[in-house]
Amino acid sequence: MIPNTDSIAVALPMALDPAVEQTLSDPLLSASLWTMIAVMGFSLLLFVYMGRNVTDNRVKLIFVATIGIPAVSIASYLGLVSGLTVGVVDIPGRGESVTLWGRYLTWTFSTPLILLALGLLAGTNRAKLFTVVVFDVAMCLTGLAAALTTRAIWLRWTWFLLSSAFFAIVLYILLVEWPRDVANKSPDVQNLFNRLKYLTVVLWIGYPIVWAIGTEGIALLGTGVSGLALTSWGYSLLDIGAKFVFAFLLLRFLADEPAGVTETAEREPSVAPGD
Ligand code: RET
Repeated sequence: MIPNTDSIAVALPMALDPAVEQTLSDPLLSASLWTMIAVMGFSLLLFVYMGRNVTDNRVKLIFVATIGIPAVSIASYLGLVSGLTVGVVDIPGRGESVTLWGRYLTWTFSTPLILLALGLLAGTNRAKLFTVVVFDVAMCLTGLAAALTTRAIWLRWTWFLLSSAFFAIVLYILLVEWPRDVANKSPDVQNLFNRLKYLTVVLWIGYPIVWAIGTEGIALLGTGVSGLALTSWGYSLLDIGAKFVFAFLLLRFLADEPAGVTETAEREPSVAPGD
């Protein structure tokens, strides 16, 4: 039997949907992505330079987690400009709409790094770190599901609510649990933790707001390419604060290896000599 070559010809070249191509060619939208590749590329080099003299293992761990943030981000934005992680969804009542779904996917990898860095600074324990990362990843994946759901609008918002519930757990750990853990650290560490905590909480709340008023939600920012460009700029500007400013403040402090951070927080049961 001769295979049906028609279907093979359709499947193999994986051409971009014309709507995706048109969206990515828009100067305002494409600037919202390329600017971030430049900002994150610069951050990556700067952060590696800032960490060149770090010797303490605990500080190194926070450095590596933080340097991972722009590294993941570059890949995320490259996926978007390549059209690899951009698609078309048919939203009931609104018709076809382009979605930059790669953002929600890659947050799954970048946001745990932000939380890891902050949790390690606070000197929290493994159980809380694990909890925050699990619910953060759940938040990102259900946010991705919200953006890709086409069966009904109410189902998109149901995913949104589920994701918001997971987000509430992350906020609880940030605002209630970690401040308790950081209380026995030096005043300098506490000050920095507080600044980073507020920066994170305020900016992170901006993401679901952009989702809700942007092209994934009620499209208050406009429909079509202009709405997408504004939505994309919304996320990109939040990213500059939540990733670059966050990481810069943290690493500037850590580069001198302050004593308050180097000591280990996880109290392992000590084994007396001779046991
Ligand atoms: C979504 C939509 C569904 C509801 C909620 C969301 C929250 C997203 C957040 C994203 C943070 C991203 C960051 C990225 C940096 O790399 C998924 C938008 C609650 C909080 C900080």
